[in-house]
Amino acid sequence: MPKIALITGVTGQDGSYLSELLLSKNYEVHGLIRRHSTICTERISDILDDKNFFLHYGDISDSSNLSNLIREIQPDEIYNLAAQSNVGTSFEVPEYTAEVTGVGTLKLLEAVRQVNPKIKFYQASTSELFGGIPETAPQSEKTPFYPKSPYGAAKLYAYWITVNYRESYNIFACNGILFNHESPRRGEDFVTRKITVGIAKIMAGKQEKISLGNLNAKRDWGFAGDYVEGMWKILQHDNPEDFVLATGETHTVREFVETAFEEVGIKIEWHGEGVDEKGLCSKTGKVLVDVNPQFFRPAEVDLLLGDPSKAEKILNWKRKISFKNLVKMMIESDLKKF
Ligand code: NAP
Ligand code: G4F
Repeated sequence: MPKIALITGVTGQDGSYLSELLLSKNYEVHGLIRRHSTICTERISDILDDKNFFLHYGDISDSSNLSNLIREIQPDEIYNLAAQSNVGTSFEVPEYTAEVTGVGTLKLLEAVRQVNPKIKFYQASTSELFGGIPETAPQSEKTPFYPKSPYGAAKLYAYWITVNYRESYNIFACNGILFNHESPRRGEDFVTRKITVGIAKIMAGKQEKISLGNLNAKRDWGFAGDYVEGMWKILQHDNPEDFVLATGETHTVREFVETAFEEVGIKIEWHGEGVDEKGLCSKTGKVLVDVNPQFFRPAEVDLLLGDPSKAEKILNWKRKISFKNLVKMMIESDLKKF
């Protein structure tokens, strides 16, 4: 019998890659999808017609809908990827973020407990949990948490309620503590994609410059396709445990900008400081990047650098795509698109 998986957040970056991976492993894949007034299935358009792929309307905040779906689908595995996932936006909509990103996880776990506690459960936890203690880098499963945003605080609740349902009810519930992972399917409101889309539009003459916030933040950026493989491996392990998935490398936003412009043959020279800093084309002197305080956050996570050694050792998981190749892949895709 093929395994059956239910994915919340199926229309998102990770949901789309994970669906493709599970279909390639002969799973029957069911995705939870919200009703939109416009089409939101762009990322899963290639698999919509797959005979083993099914979509169900619902919402992570609707407990009766979640219970009914689990009863109907009887999945072997649930991957909870649904979230208000933008950290900056979580400062604008903190209560909504808590409801969806935090309490939504409880609703899904409670449905699992009531309908079938044998279902394996994956929770999309995050390096944002580590937040504000840069001196503890690199960050591993043992690093203390200190979230710095409403998103991080909501994910902290989701992390612990997952651990609690594992310990209280013996549910195979695991946290994947994933560091930033990107791809050509990354939302355009995240910094990497904002940069690669911006460059593609500048090259096409459709945009003058890219306006960014904190250029000094450091992130451990990997490729989403590698990370969904890790999610699957976490649920195939003999015991329910929590794992960090990361590259073990960190880069500033500034370095991402420089590397991405290099892909289109432009060298960036930085002039000025703070909000007056600008990135100029070294040949023409044209301003291609500037700083807009609108994109600063009320609180910032300065440094994320993950230690993936537990996952490498126990799950035999390792990222395959390097930072440079990730940037190249995203730029190439956006140059074609725009
Ligand atoms: P994403 O592209 O923003 O996708 C989020 C998904 O959640 C979308 O399918 C969205 O549906 C869905 N969603 C939002 N609110 C919902 C609700 N109320 N009910 C049902 N579905 C809802 O995020 P991602 O990058 O794929 O990340 C997947 C998960 O991993 C998220 O939980 C994120 O917080 C977490 N995570 C991501 C990273 C990363 O670097 N990407 C790192 C660590 C953890 P719509 O299409 O309808 O909006
Ligand atoms: O791309 P970002 O918005 O990602 P962030 O905040 O690190 O969160 C992402 O990764 C988390 C894992 O660590 C996930 F849990 C979360 O769901 C999401 O996927 O911002 C990265 C950095 C930040 O320091 C931000 O302040 O880039 C900085 N930044 C500078 N200018 C900007 C911008 N971020 C955005 N989104 N837009 C800017 O213009």
